[in-house]
Amino acid sequence: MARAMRRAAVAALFMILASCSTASAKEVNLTLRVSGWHCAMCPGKTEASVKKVKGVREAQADFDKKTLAVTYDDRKTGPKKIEKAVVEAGFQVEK
Ligand SMILES: [Cu+2]
Repeated sequence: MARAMRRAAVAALFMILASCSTASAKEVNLTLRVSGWHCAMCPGKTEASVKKVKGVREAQADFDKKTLAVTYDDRKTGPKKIEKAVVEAGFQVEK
């Protein structure tokens, strides 16, 4: 009984590890420094524009730090497309 439970626990652990490694293989976190935000609406506009990019999972703007943290699937998109979306929203990406 105890052995079966331990085997089940080990199997569950392996499943968690396997799912984590596949997630990190395709999900990339990118933090961009954005300039041109002049009011509280600007970060939201930037987030909305970037979230429309196919492959972007999450976009989180920080008005105080002037950053945009993006999580994306690197098989579907990349930094160039994400930066383009920031520019299309009317802002600039600082290099
Ligand atoms: Cu604004």
